[in-house]
Amino acid sequence: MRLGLVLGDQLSFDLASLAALDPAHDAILMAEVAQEARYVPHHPQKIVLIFSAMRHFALALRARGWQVHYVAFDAADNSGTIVGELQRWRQSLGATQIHVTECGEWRLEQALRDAQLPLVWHRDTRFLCSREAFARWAQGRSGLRMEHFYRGMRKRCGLLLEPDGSPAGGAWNFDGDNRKPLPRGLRGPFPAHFEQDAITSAVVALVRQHFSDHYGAVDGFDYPVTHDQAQQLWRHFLDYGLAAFGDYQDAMAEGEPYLFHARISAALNIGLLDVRRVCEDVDTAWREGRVPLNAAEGFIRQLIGWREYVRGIYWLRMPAYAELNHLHNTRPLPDFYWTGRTRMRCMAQVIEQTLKLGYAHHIQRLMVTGNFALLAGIAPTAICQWYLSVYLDAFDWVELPNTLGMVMHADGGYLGSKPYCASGRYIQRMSDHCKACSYKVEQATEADACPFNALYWHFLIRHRAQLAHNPRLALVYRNLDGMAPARREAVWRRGQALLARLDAGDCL
Ligand code: FAD
Ligand code: DLZ
Ligand code: SF4
Repeated sequence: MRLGLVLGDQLSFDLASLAALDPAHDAILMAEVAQEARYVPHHPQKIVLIFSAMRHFALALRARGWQVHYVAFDAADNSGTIVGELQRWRQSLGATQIHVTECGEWRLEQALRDAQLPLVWHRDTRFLCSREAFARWAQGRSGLRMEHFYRGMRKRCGLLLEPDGSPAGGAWNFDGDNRKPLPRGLRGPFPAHFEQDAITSAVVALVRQHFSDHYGAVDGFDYPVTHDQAQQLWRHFLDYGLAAFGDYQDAMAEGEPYLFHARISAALNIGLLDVRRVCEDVDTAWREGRVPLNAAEGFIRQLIGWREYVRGIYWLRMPAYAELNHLHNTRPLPDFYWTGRTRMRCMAQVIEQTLKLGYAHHIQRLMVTGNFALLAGIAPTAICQWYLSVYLDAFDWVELPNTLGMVMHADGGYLGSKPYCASGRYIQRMSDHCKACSYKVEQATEADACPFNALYWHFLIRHRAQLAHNPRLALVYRNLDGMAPARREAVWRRGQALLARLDAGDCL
């Protein structure tokens, strides 16, 4: 007989390794193992999500006639690793072949390839662009710009196109219409809610028992764990959120973790939703006049553009990519990333929300916690480990390029053409945090001045040699050079003082 491996982020009925096997003769192995649950200190709710969704998927496979060997986390003979479980089950079942689908993470794929196992590999066809197709697209190009990749994907997938193949509305990109600050008092739709069933409750108890040393709340888990629930979450967004997605994509508001974001990333990444169907639903919603084009285009760009593009970069450049540190940053991650205990209101709000829900939307990740890490010169490996740990949707293939490349500019601009550095003014424009902050966003050098301001100029001054030639930063360097020398000296000193306080363990 043959054995098929289904990992915790491969919970799709049309997974390639399942398609290659026969339920009448072959068997499936699924295993909850310590190595996967502990290689970073995952948020407890992320472990609840993976284990509960795995258990539900195993039952659904059995209902479809599959023989599933399921190893629970606390099973007495659990070896603690995926490779160990494959070796054990291969022997006891006498399996001649083990069918596996490409892993999401280089780390695990390498461990499998290094093991003495009769593996038969399958492409992960759940992505629209294979690793090989991305490598072909990248070959011979001097710069790998997302926008170029995205246009090719729109044509290939036939999404938001006019009958003659030109882009709907006459443009590939409607960013000019998007990214508005949130009007005062506007709230996002009520969030979809998911009751915990007996399976999830049992997993919550298990996680509480074994992972109390991980940061983040286990209580309040409220996320889909089955395909049906994921579909409900998706329909909820289509009905109530998508129409305003483009307009308020970059807005942040106190007490509004989701605003007009879909909250589907974790469900997509573990296989409970299918990216093709999601994009087709958005295309249909636009064609039927239910959502404006700027919303539909903005949303589809995130999926067939950014999501596929970062995966392509990951597999093109790993394992060396994980080691890059273009700006030579070495500062350890401040403790307040794990506790939210800081007077910086924006940081405290995003971190507290993250610890409570395992979720923050893109601008919170990029322009608040990410921006601070960039300005403060945090070591890329430390901040990457944080992002990989704290979000329910975090897997190395998507977290690493976003953090190391987009946020930290540690790849020297391979992924993003300029660092997304910003002062407190950006956060003030896009959120309501500053009004409630004990720091003053309009000040840079005084004792209570917003730390983002001095750190922003300090970052630009200390990295002048690496950044000043970048045409997209020409204007900010002109502003810096136009600053009165005494003021430049004062922001530098304030920046030095803030960094010294971080080094002394002060939570700012
Ligand atoms: P929406 O805003 O509603 O967007 C819809 C979908 O588009 C998302 O579900 C996601 O699948 C996709 N998407 C949007 N932006 C990106 C992007 N930059 N890269 C890849 N896919 C994107 N996303 C992850 O799925 N896992 C991660 O580990 C992850 N780490 C990140 C780390 C940093 C530092 C940053 C800046 C971004 C990261 N992202 C990650 C991308 C993005 O922040 C999340 O996908 C998004 O916030 C998920 O929430 P949502 O489903 O409500 O997204
Ligand atoms: C994230 C995760 C966790 C917490 N636990 C498991 C597990 O016990 N068993 C499993 O098969 N997968 C788990 N996962 C997801 C894997 O870490 C993920 O499949 C790989 O990192 C992607 O290559
Ligand atoms: Fe954040 Fe500065 Fe605004 Fe405070 S003043 S919320 S630290 S941007």
